[in-house]
Amino acid sequence: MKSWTSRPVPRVPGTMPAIRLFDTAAGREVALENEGRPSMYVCGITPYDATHMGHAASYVAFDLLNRAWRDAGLDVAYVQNVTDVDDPLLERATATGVDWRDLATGQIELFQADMEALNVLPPDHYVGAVESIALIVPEVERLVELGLAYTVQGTNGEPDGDVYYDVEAAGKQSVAPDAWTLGSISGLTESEMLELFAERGGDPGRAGKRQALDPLLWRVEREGEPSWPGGGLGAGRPGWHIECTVIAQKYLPAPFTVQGGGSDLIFPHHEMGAGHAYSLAGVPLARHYAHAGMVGLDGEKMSKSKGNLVLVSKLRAAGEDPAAIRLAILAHHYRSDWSWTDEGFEAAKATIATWRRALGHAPEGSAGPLVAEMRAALSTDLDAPAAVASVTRWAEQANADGGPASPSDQALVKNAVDALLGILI
Ligand code: 5CA
Ligand code: ZN
Repeated sequence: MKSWTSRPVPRVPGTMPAIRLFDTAAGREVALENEGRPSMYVCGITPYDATHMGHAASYVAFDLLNRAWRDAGLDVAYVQNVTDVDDPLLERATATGVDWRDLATGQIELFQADMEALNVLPPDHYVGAVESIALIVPEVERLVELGLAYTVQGTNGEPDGDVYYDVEAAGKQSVAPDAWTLGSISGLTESEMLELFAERGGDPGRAGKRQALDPLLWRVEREGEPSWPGGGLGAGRPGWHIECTVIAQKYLPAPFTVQGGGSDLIFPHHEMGAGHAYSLAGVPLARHYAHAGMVGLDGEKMSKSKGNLVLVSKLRAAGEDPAAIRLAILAHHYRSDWSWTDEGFEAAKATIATWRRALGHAPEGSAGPLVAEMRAALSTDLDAPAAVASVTRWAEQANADGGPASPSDQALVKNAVDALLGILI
């Protein structure tokens, strides 16, 4: 699938210090390895109601990492998927009387236009689930051959043949220190897992499963649902976790550096995806798992199912500056849970105006120390609020001095704010 485009990233003299990132699986901040080509997989949207501020915040978060690596002179390999067939998408299409393909296509276009406006750098590969089905089928077949997946007989009118991953068998396949077992990524207890599994698309009560937490790998054809050839599995469509695993394994090294997404993906999605990958490749899927906090509105998680959405496209259509939307997001640390508010957005607009005015008064010699402060903040678990505070302090001082601008400092601040924070001033 075609990706979006973005403005070229200005080069800023000097370099980013070694990057530290909070790793969910390790439960602490870690130093990222010194790799020639770091690699990242960020879970993409399910395109039925794009792009709300929660989505936007998760992509802006990992865009900070992408930009930090690039600032360190590294060439980043970046992949993102789009879950262009899944239950919620099909349900929305049916409920609104739209063809599911048209719904997905329209929402993907909207998402890409939003990403471009927010200056989120595009992935090298933007990959749909549908276009990956032919790759996924043999991997599910292999899991069955390995004895790590099994088919379930249909009851209550369900057809025979849905394929499930056997989490218990998979957890016993190896005793290597880096082997996956259930809980390796999320660190959750079984009862916590059971609760989240039911909330997030799992089917703990499905009759015939070996374990309540076994996730679906292949759903055989149902009347009225789209399906694709499944070789020995029979016609059907893939489960959600195997989709991301296979796409990541196809386009990125094993293991790749960071898998990212919102914190609602820690379990079961990233947990199960890591399991699938270890079962298939015998090495971990990713070295690190990083998660962005949840964005809410009026104290509730913003979600398509609740309908309490602030859409990037609506704000854009109302003529709002995408740079101000991005700054309103960056005012919060990516790992914190926060709520979108009109006051926060107004404050971001005022801050951008302060920054823009200050460019006209950039003091001689002031840009170098500011860039160093921004880099120090961003290299410490992508601390954008600290970087933003540094720019604001600099701007308030420059405006207070009110002197003529030094052209080189002006250019350096403008370029650094663009390259490191993705904000055009
Ligand atoms: N297609 C899957 C991932 S493979 C999916 O979760 N799609 S999504 O459209 O529901 O979400 C896309 C990304 O936005 C995910 O990383 C998800 O964690 C993140 N996200 C969704 N809602 C919020 C929210 N309220 N706050 C922060 N991030 C969110
Ligand atoms: Zn995913």
